[in-house]
Amino acid sequence: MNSSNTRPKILVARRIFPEGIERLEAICDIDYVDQIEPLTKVELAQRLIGKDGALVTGSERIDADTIKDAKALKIISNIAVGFNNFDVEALNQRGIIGTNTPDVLTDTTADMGFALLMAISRRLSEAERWLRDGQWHHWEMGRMLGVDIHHSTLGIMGMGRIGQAIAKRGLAFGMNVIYYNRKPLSKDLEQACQATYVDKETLLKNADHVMLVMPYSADSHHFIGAKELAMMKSTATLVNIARGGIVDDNALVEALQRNQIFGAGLDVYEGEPKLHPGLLDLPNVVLAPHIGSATEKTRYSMMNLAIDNLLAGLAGQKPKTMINPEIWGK
Ligand code: 8YV
Repeated sequence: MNSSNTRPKILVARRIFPEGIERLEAICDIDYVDQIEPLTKVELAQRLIGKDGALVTGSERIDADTIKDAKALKIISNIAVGFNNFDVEALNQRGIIGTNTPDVLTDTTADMGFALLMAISRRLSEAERWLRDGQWHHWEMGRMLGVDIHHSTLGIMGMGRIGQAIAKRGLAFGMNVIYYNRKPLSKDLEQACQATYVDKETLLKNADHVMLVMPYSADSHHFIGAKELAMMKSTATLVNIARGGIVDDNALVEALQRNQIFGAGLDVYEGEPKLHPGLLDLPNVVLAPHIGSATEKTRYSMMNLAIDNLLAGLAGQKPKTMINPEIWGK
């Protein structure tokens, strides 16, 4: 398995499903952080020392400091498609493989985007709170009026795999789909999604529903702030299933307080799991605790793909979904 023909030593930095540990135990010596709380940065760096590989989640930050003393490290496998928790440059400098879990969560996460879109448009959370509060005594013509999803304009920011899967859901609702991306899709892909490329401003001004699905990076930090929110229709909704930090939560809270847009559906937050306290008091927001990929089938698929990647890398084979393929063979 490795050069000295001993079992590779790995860190599993968070609790995973028992079946994952069983798979890994057959091959590796595991230092298992069997808990739901993430390690501190210092603890993580210490536990990586002497390890050949590591399995981490999106909440473990992997940068030059964390891997500095982990001289044996060959591969770090992320149980997430987003890898903004990795400093890829730092990995590359050390020749360490990084992997993620694309594809297996595409449709599940697209479903979640649509769930939030529907919930905020039809005021589901607000309506349920009101009902549970014992306030429902009569049918009322003007009660809980929402905004339509069908035959409206869906604006998707970030047209990767998940964005495209959302576009296809939009088509089934008779929506007009527009999108903004760093680069327009190929004509074939555009055709498959029946989506029209527009610039950021055109999307914000024309969309009835804005869906954020882009990766987080320095470029997309506060991609939606006060200026962008001011461009949106007062009847529009905003859904973020991408990453906290893409939206300036402070600006969003202020816009929602003033009913500048209709509402927001959020799965991710700046500085999560802490939330901007203003969000909790607002009726016009649906809040989920970063559960975009959380179905049993998908979370198992993510775990197993991350383990496949880790074991391949430890065995000297190219992992299926490398985030830094440019270092392979170097
Ligand atoms: C993960 C995600 O659950 O894959 C991603 O990028 O955001 C989620 O599916 C989360 O990052 C934990 O690893």
